[in-house]
Amino acid sequence: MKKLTIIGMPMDLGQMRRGVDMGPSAIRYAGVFERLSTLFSSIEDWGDISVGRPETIIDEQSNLRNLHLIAEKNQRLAEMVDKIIQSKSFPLVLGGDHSIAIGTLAGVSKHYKNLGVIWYDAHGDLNTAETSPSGNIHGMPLAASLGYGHELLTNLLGTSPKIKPEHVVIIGARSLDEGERKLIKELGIKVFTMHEIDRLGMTKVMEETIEYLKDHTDGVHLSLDLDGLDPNDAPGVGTPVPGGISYRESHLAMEMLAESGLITSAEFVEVNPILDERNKTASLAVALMGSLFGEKLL
Ligand code: 5AB
Ligand code: MN
Ligand code: MN
Ligand code: MN
Repeated sequence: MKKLTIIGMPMDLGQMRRGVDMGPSAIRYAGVFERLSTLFSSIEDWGDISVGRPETIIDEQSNLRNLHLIAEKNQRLAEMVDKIIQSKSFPLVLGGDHSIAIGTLAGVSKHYKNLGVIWYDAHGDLNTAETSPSGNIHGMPLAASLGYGHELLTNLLGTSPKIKPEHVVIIGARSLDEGERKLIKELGIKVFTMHEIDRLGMTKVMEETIEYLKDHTDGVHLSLDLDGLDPNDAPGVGTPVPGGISYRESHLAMEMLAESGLITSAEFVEVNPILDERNKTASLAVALMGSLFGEKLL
């Protein structure tokens, strides 16, 4: 597919640290449009979805903070992503906190019977209201897309689940809550923790990921949380965890995905310019997009 459509989702209601709503601006400032424009025959930027930032965040329920607003805004994102795919374009969503994956996956999964998902993240994002230690919905989008959690989050566009556990691969995990570990075991989700990345090397991890997904899926979504990378390379994130995937390993992963031709939609989330160092994390996101979309040095 040679057409790309960018859409921003300035959402910061899925967690407690304000500023991640400026992620789409920071990524645009880092030159996403220019960088990708040579890699596609046509590229459009549809701007941001209006999320609105209530001055005081209303905590409706301590274990599902901002549930109604998040569900409502994700509904809108799902509709826009659906539209982008209908227009035969590749959807690239700029976050925003990771709760936006609920909307992205709702929109994307409409178009695939067996959508694969690569979840590049330090975390599993497999919590529900019952297991979450924080009540933050950015820790729940993968669970919601698999059909676990509050109906307002699982049932966007009227169907649930959006994806099947055997079509999910988590890469970079190094911080999992007890309930998440339980769900991973119960559902048999494929996880490459940092241990496997250290032990096998990123080449093998990506070969296995691609092999695992390619014959069983009709499309693959990349959900890349910048905190999957090491905080030294990606300091501008709300929930950094030391010991992450390196800058080079991440480029290698993106390059291998580009070669595979497997990826049919993508989102880059959790960039928080307020916590960043001179837009380093947003610039990293843009560089990784370059690799993902097949940029070549020579
Ligand atoms: B992110 C934690 N598991 O549920 C929780 O950044 C952290 O989208 C979630 O991966 C991190 O609050 C969510 C402790
Ligand atoms: Mn994370
Ligand atoms: Mn299958
Ligand atoms: Mn995440």
